[in-house]
Amino acid sequence: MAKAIEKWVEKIAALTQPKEIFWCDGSEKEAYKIIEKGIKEEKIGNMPIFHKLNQKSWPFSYLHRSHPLDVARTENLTFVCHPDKETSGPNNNWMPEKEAKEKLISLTKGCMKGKTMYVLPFIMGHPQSPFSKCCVQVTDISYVAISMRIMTRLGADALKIIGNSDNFIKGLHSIGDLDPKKRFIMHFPHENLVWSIGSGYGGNALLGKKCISLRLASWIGFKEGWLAEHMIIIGVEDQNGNITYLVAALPSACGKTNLALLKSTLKGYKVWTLGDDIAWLYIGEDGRLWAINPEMGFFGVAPGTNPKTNPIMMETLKKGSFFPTLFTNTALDIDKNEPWWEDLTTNYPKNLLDWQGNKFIDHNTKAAHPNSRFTVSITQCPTLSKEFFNPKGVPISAIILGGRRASLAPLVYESLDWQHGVFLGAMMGSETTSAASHKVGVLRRDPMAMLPFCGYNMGDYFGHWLEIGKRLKNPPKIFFVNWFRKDKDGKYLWPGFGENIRVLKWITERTQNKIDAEETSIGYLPKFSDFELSGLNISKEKFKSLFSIDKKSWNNELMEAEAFFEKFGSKMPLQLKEEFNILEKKLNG
Ligand code: GTP
Ligand code: SPV
Ligand code: MN
Repeated sequence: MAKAIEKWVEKIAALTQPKEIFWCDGSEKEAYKIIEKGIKEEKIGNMPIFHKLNQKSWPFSYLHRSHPLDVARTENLTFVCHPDKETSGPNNNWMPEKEAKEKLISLTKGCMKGKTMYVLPFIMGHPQSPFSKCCVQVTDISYVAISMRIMTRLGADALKIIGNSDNFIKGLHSIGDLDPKKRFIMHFPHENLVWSIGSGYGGNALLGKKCISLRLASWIGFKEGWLAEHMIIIGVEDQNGNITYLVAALPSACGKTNLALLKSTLKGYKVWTLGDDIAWLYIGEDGRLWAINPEMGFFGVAPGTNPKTNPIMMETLKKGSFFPTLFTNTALDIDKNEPWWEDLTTNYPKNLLDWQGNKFIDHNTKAAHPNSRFTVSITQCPTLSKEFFNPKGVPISAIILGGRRASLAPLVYESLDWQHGVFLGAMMGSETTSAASHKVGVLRRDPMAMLPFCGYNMGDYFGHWLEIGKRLKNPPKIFFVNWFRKDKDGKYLWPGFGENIRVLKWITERTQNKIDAEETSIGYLPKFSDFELSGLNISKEKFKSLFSIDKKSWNNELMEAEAFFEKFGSKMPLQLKEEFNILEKKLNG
């Protein structure tokens, strides 16, 4: 009798009608065969799926150009279809299941005609972890097949674990005809199913990432008592060799990957990498909070990455072999046949093609798309922590939350306790970026950097965070960071990148109770004398402007938060309303 997975694949094939079915085993040989297929047989418009880059300077690297109207996540076309609207909450688009399925079936019928359907079995999480999830995604584009092999534990192991059972998360993906009007990314949490059609881009198409490991996993975590978060995981080693493990949530394109691979500018300090985008957090037997990274790769923002800002990533990108390195929508230096993006070098290469493959002439536009990215295996990262391979993950001492704020939010501050931290995290705001297809630079509420990724009602999500805090014996301290505060002339006040180690040092010292802090209306702020500024040209005055709290702006922030919280009606936990009143009093009392 056919296995459940075979039956499911057959059912999908009957609907999508591919010319052939390709079961991927995850091997190296197979990967390069699929890349060859992408170069010779598959196309987007008239462009081949992959372009082979200079293999001497960029070993095992390939450039992929997506459809020009398919360059970012599309939040307006992303739906979470719980059986009832309230469970999905005002933070998600929703449709009745019947209507959603009818739409999807009509768009998917015959969509793989003449194409290869790749079957990708993979595991999110360490195979020996009780939290790991076996998944199967089908797709009709080699770019997604290769990306998934880099980003997940893809191959025969997953098939072995699944065996005859139907205990696996299902992902049905097709690029369709790439018409944005026929694009949907739909989640059916009660069926462990993601159905995505019409896009080949990142979070829309690599279903193991945001769709499964955040939207579906956050719902599973809500029911089972753990958290799936948009967080990096790092270990900060101090001069004495002690390692403190931290997680940090920042909205898309707000600095997670750079923080996860930070090269310390402070002697004796070092950052160990465990993850750059997603963390699953659970309460260990010791009553502490533990974190594991379900992914195996980085899908990182290219612009801004260079040997100065992120030398460790530059090294990681050139270490491909078993895994290739992919570039998506970067520019191309045609003389060198190398990828290029803004700020990779100070000057433009002489002969450059822009991200759409046209000659780059107009220097008022961007050569690389602002959301151009690289896909690279985490195993190539020279600062990878050995604990990455520990199925238990690492115990967490601090949670960092943050956003992109030109004003208002100080460089770093600490909440008074867990509940206060959850409140500040719930009211968090950040300026939008090009990681999703909306207007860039607009301030919006983005609680815990999870607004686009929470797979259920965020009112319940806030309650879940409070509940987790109650169950923790020694909850991690919660901190807030903002690398993006600007001065009057619109220049960043803080140098960022490797210098962010100074903020991490203050945070780890606070978790070790080594230093005290200034209590203010919004929480604890660093004392000037405790904050390591040696070697930086930052005056006491500049320090003050990095940390100033403007009463009027904070009151305005409270008003926006109130309007946001109201959307969740009776789902909004009372404790957060109490915290709201306390902060309002403190600011104005
Ligand atoms: P996603 O992959 O979308 O989740 O993004 P991310 O949070 O991992 O963001 P990433 O680290 O890729 O950074 C996004 C952009 O912010 C890049 O262009 C970086 O160069 C820039 N950036 C990162 N860290 C800093 C910093 O400390 N200061 C400044 N000024 N810019 C930064
Ligand atoms: C993000 O947008 O937060 C990303 C990229 O990490 S994507 O995989 O497209 O979600
Ligand atoms: Mn992300």
